[in-house]
Amino acid sequence: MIPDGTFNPAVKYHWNKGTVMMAPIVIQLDDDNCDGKVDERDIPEIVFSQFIGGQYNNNGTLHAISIVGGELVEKWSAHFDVDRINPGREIACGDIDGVAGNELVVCTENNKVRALNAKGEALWTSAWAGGCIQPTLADLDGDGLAEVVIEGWCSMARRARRNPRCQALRTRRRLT
Ligand SMILES: [Ca+2]
Ligand SMILES: [Ca+2]
Ligand SMILES: [Ca+2]
Ligand SMILES: [Ca+2]
Repeated sequence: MIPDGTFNPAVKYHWNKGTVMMAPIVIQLDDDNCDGKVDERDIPEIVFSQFIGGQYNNNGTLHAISIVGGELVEKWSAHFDVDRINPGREIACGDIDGVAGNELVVCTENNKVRALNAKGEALWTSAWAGGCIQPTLADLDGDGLAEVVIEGWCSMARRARRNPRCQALRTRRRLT
């Protein structure tokens, strides 16, 4: 059947406690039905970064919310004083430690990568500080554990054009 081209979404729920610019993700973070597993039978969380005062590149706060019984429920929020979250960047979620359950990966305002557990608690922060825009998780080498893949800022920052490493990256992109 050919769609008629109309689209009339209706707002069912609205989190109105702050400003968000990135794309929220929907993911399972906890065992709502108490069956010992975190899977599609639980209630998904919506996770996003909030910014304040128009400063969408620094001092972000990560929020996890759910819709439970027709009500919007705040599950947790996470804010860090060091290696603060860049609220304008995208986030990723999946199992990155091989232990059942999902972890979250965010970008920091100083271009590092930060991982959090499903409760919003800090796990690790990368030593790498060369860029982070949209983290992706994938098992690149087939060993059953996901790698965290980061796109650096080489392709975006003008000043990076003078950086030999970035020039090498661009060269490889042209070749492939
Ligand atoms: Ca469950
Ligand atoms: Ca849940
Ligand atoms: Ca895990
Ligand atoms: Ca792997």
